[in-house]
Amino acid sequence: MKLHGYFRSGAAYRVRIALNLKGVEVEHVSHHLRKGEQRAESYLAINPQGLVPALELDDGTVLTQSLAIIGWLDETYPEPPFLPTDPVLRAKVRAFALAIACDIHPVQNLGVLKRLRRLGLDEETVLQWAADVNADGLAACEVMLRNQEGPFCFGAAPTLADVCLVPQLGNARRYGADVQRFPRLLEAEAASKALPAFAKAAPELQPDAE
Ligand SMILES: N[C@@H](CCC(=O)N[C@@H](CS)C(=O)NCC(=O)O)C(=O)O
Repeated sequence: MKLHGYFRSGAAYRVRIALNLKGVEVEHVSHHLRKGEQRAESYLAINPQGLVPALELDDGTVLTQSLAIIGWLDETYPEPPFLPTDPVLRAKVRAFALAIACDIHPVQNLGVLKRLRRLGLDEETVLQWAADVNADGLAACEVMLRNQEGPFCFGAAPTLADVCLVPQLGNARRYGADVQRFPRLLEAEAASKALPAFAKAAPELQPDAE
């Protein structure tokens, strides 16, 4: 299998963590997003959205969208599961993951920031946008975990929620959001990063890191 990604991509980071948690080895193919390599004809033939990640299976099938890839991994390699068994808790884990993947990440993403620059916003305002989107979104995530036991987001083992949280906290820091306001998120992040599956997936440890 090949994972098309980029060291700094939060969505690819989610998939790297998920692959490591399942113990699945893949070949990593890097596409330099700042150089626009994701828009090369050869990559658009793999993912018409021009986004990473994409997972190319050994039979040539291509899976896109990090949460769909992670869902496929969980169905194909059931242990350890990414979702709890209780239906209400599953819904809560999914809601937390979607709060990050649908409501925070896309609004502060490279493509959106580029559009803001093209519309004439100066660099300071663009970075403030990204910091605010992260700070406001993560403030809601902190409240979502208020009554959940730790140390992970939802209990004693990592779930899809932690897989999404760790990369997003990285983005939030990169854009200058004050994450110290979120002690429960930081507790889950620390528990996650202590696991080799999360540690190995860190952007700075990837071969394409700059
Ligand atoms: N919803 C998608 C988001 C993918 C995405 O936005 N990827 C970013 C990197 S984190 C990207 O490829 N950006 C390139 C661009 O915007 O041109 C997923 O979860 O896979």
